[in-house]
Amino acid sequence: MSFNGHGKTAVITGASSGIGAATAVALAEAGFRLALGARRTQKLEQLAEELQQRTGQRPFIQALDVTSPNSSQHFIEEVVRELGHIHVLVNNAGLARGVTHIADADDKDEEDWREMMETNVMGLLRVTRLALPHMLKAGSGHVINLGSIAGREAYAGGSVYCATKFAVRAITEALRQELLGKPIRVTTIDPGMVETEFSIVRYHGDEAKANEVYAGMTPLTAEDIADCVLFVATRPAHVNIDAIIVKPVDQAGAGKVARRS
Ligand code: NDP
Ligand code: 8X3
Repeated sequence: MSFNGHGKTAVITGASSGIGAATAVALAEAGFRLALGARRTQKLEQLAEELQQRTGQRPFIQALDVTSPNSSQHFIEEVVRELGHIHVLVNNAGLARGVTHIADADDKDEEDWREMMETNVMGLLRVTRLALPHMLKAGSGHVINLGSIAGREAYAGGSVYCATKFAVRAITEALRQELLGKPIRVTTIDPGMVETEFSIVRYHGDEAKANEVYAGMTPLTAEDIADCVLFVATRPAHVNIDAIIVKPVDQAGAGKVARRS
């Protein structure tokens, strides 16, 4: 089995940490030429330096806020100027904010809801629509969305985050049908618990609460998910992996976690 990305370009949104950063490492080591976007450009600089040392090739990095139409358009224009083509788009930028139940929510929670919707749904749609013409021009493309098991199973305290990930799954399935007959693949990778900055962001920077999420169990790592992205992105061009659902052995569903004391 080959995991070869030579001659291919890949764009990763939200590459400054977690799954996005690990995916950058995996794809760079497989030979993909990369363009990486996120808001924290200093983190992208550090990653670019690391990748140059590991692979001898420096990825293109560019500030990206997927909630901003201008930033997203500028990002894709600069990526195409630099790389020429886009073959693979990894729509990874995303976040959860809060665990408030709807009946207890206030105006601040509404801001969190809007941020999740704008980032996980509108941002993903926006970057996808901007990238697709360049994939069609390249004659080969692959949209890989980071969904979640939260897009398959709703849970209390996750109404809006789950809604965004259900939306990602709907978008993934509709897009695959819209592109039928075109040389573009569409995949969703739907992980369970992965220990990244995800829970720190969800709990608005409260690291103690974030650590509790993974207490007494073994979560997935960002590298486990990067392996899935690498696998789907390097199958032969006629093979579309529709979806991968991947969970820790210690997790059987949202909130169903085996913990050792
Ligand atoms: P991290 O918080 O570690 O990474 C999230 C990334 O998204 C960061 O690089 C962040 O960069 C970027 N991002 C957030 N908002 C924006 C924005 N407006 N514009 C551009 N980039 C943005 O979390 P994960 O790596 O865990 O999350 C990656 C994806 O995986 C998300 O879509 C998440 O929903 C999904 N996922 C995560 C799971 C988990 O348990 N960790 C499980 C299932 C799915 P910056 O802040 O620099 O902009
Ligand atoms: C993140 C996984 O279970 O915290 O998408 O919603 S979960």
